[in-house]
Amino acid sequence: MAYDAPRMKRKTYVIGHRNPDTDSIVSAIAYAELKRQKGLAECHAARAGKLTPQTEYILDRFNIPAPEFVPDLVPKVGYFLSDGAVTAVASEALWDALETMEREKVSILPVVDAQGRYRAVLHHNAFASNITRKINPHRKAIIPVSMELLLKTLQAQPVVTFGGAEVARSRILVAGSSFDSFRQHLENEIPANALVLTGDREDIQRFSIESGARAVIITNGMPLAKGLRELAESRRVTVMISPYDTSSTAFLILYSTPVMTMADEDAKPVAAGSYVRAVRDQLAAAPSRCLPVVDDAGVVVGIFSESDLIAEPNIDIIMVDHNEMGQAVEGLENYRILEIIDHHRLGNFSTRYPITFINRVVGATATIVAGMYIEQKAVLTPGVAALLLAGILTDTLMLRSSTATETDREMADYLAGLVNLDIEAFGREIFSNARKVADLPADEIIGMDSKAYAACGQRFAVSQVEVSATDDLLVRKGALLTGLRQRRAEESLYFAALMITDITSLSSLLLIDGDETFIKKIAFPQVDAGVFRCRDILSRKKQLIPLLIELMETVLGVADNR
Ligand SMILES: [Mn+2]
Repeated sequence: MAYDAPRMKRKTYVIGHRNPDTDSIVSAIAYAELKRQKGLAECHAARAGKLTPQTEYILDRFNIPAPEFVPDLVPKVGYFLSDGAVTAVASEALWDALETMEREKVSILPVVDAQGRYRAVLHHNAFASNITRKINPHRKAIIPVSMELLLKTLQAQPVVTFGGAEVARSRILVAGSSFDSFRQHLENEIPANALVLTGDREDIQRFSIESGARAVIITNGMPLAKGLRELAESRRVTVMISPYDTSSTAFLILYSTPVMTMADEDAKPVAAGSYVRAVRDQLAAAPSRCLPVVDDAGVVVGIFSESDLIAEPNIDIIMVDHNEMGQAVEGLENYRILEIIDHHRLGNFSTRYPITFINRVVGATATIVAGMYIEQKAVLTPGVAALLLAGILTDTLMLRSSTATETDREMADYLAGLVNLDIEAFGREIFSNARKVADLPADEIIGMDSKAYAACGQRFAVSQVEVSATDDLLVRKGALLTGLRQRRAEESLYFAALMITDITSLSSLLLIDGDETFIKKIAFPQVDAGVFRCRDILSRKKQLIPLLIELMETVLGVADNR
């Protein structure tokens, strides 16, 4: 009878860095697809932030859905549920629910409606307090039951039945006395509420039926007297034969009540999306230190217990296009990292288990992923091939950046051939679309592809945008510098910079707000206050960042702590 709750499946997220760029997004999509082809069924691409207009354009162009948005990976209740929940349906008998608890060795049993949605929870405390409150024999015990539940729990033989699943509050009357005493007893009750327990006594059977009792339950498997069946039918009185003796039958009637009678309706469930740290207090106060967990629709998906707090979460991580925790989605350190596929400098990083770590000096993570498709003889669909090509072209500024290697060029040629795209034309199409960037608010331009770094005991941030002409952005330098100043103040950075890379002229502008001594040392030609022209500089990681760190070392005189 237990509702079969959906299970929280163990899954693997393939995820790129915060402020994801195109390479980061397409690498996650393509690598998740490769892992699924190789048998890791629950492997999903995820993204740690908003898509840039460029990435959005590319995904739309090839009609490929964006990866699941995972704004943070701070532990949530749902990540720790290993098994689906054993539940009881609200209309089932208390007896069946208690049997389920015994069989499944659970200390709490969520009670759900027919759709699996949470209604209450059955636990031993609730049972104990409700049994004295609701069916205290010292007072007149009234038990809500239906004929269906009675028949099932008593394993009784139906002779005549009325009422079916309708639950009504009833009294148990045991006909253990003389006929006259019993008659008096029944006359003091409302017969329509009475469940009469009797043996093979024709006088009691007949009188109960004539009085219109709710049901006559004959115990010890004894028969209904001849001729009374027709009478019961005409008076609409249920008659059933219980195989048990009178005391066992009376006992089982109590347990025929719907499980809701004894459940705790005040206990509140928690949402699978709740942060673990936010439910700790509720968990400590919960019966048996267990909480029913529901999804967005209120459907019970599991039980969260104190032991789950020390268990491994049911999510694993594959990092692509980054390897530094400072650039990773918040909370990532709480999970097991299975693999890292990257092309950046190494941050200081350690794991508890051996992992697959692939870091190659190429222009894009997409180049590495495309190579893995070929090595592993996986199926490269046209959509995925086009995305990977876009990843290579955007990360290498159409193969013009100094980070572009022969491997990137070969891979771009191979992919372009697969999908019949012209590299030059496709590259221009992508970048001319990125011109829209100039219309965005300054903080969005700065935040779109922003990376944080640490060196010489200081933290700094460098954002990058690629455009096909810098004029549109240069007229907004005031707003952009204000945005950088705010960001620097909010995050106590040594400096905050924006690199505007012109893919037509193959040079960049550097807008920077930072420590004055440091700014004065910048050797690039100055265009304006806080604006420098960096000829032939296209790559943030390979050209600009090493230069900036070197400059920091001369100004701060502190050993590099990369
Ligand atoms: Mn990249």
